[in-house]
Amino acid sequence: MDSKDNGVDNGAEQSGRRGFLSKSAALGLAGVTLGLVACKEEAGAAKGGAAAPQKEGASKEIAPGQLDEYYAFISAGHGGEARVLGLPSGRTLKRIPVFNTDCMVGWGVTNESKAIMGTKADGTLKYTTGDTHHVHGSYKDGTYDGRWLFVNDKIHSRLARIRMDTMECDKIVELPNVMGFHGLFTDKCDPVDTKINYTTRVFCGGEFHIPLPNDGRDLDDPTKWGTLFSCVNAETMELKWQCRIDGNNDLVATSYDGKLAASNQYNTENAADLNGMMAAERDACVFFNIERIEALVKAGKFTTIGGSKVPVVDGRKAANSDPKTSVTCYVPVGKNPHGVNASPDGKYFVCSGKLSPTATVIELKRVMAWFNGELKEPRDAVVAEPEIGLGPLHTAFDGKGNAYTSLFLDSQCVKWNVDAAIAQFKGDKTAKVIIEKMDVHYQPGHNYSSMGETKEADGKYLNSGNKFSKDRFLPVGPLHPETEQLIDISGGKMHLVADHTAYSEPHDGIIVRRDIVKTRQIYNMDDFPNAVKPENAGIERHGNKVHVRLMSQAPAYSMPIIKVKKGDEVTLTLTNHDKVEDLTHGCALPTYNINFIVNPQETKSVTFKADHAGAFWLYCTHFCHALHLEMRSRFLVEA
Ligand code: CUK
Ligand code: CUA
Ligand code: CA
Repeated sequence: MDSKDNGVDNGAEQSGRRGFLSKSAALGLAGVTLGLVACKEEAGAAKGGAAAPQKEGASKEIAPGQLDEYYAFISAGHGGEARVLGLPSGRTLKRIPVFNTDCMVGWGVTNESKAIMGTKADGTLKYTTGDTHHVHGSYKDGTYDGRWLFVNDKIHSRLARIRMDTMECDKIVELPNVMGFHGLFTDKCDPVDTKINYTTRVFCGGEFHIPLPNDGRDLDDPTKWGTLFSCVNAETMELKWQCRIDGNNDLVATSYDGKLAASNQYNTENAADLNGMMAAERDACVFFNIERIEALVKAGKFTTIGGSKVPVVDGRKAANSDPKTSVTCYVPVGKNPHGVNASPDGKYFVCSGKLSPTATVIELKRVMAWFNGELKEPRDAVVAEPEIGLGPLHTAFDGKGNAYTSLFLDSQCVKWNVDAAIAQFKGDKTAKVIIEKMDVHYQPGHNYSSMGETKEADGKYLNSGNKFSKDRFLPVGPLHPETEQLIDISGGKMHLVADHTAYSEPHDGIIVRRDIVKTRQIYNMDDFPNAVKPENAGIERHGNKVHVRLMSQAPAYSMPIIKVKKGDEVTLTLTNHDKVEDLTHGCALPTYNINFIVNPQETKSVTFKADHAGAFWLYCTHFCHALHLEMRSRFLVEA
């Protein structure tokens, strides 16, 4: 196909795409017909030749001093953090440490952050690595309420919550008997009490099957292993229940009425190797009947696994043969699907095919009909399955009936119409399903649209998170940055607005209207029970335990000299008494590996053993005042 059709660039990405196509051939994809409809866009889209994309970009520029329209909250992949961008500028506004350590804020250094992250008996962190994939917000009335963000850690199966007012992580919970916690989604309503029209649950998909419990049993017989779908209480962050299924969970989506959650399954084969996982012609999207699962839990009809007390409901097929009592419904979808996304009208879930060049549209009303015994087969819940291109992964929506699916192998974003796909499935041969295909650079993973996972999907921007940038940026050694391409989808045609670099490797994100986010600029000192005030500041000693209570106010700490003895166990608590917005101080102690900040009116503490005698300058790391460099105290450790 002709790349000029899209008004964006040249042969370079074509060669890149060919490279990936040959890879796909190795995966047995050769011979899959390209169901492409060429888009008859005039070259340059009437804006004048090859420069058109840049001109479009310029028109969306956010001038110095101007604020962005949207926040984007994105994951960082194996960086373990979450990030905050402004869109459309693409400015990085914040990096929120979650599962990683970060000496800018002292995450993983302070006692408070370690308590959230989890420590071993010796006080060191239980884990120092993380792998974040999915960030989703809490909802009210079908749209973001600006309260929380939730993010997964695939490597250690942890769920973290981030407060949106301070944009800091406040809780982390580890899921028992789960390995590879991948998909995550918040619920939007209670399945029974519709007055609870806000998020109270977070659903977590376990991707890898493991022995249950994973204590050394069944090591040589993976057919006995299993996976769990977990439900966490959003408020307390405690596990509510788990549901054991056949096959695996990949990504997760939830319905707007709170009744259904679903996960796409690429390993319905329950296989333990690559070929086995690709054996079946079709895989599935498993739906969970939340109301029924919770009724079983309430009635005590569950088991537990190993030492975990979390109720586990059986969602496997053998235990769910009667639709009218079944807690799960396995809807067949294209081979090795990736991604399941809810349309903003609340009617459909779309599962991307990945190894099948199709997207499967599942009507939620029909899934509920199956659960009520009114639909014969789960497959009858499928209302469309258009061919959209090679390697479809994730789908975003514009709120106008169109879907945008990332095509990993084709290096494209395909815009297609859901109603047209349904009409075509019913036999309408004139239905125009594919509206436009746009080249992206290159190999897109997740895409997500402005407010696209809410009822307020506004169809303004689409972000294409591309896994490879190749030639788009100056090279920086063997690993290139990734390209986050911002696409304007507000008009009839898609227009590339900007290439933003991304440090490897964001997966998913959400784009949130800025008026929804209400941040807090200054802490309340009394929110910290250990706040240091003039009346309790100073040094307190109990045996070899020493508590140093310190205050900061630009440009000084409250004590010019802090004297302890070698061998003391020192707890240093620091409260920042400055009240001016953005007037943050740092606290670094050389040799002792301590480095953190305190924001206005905030308190943080560290505990360490004073095991090196000598003089150490405790100094401010955060430029706070003309006398910032002079802001230091002598920390003296007597031999
Ligand atoms: S997964 Cu990475 S591109 Cu973890 Cu959401 Cu699809
Ligand atoms: Cu206080 Cu720099
Ligand atoms: Ca499979």
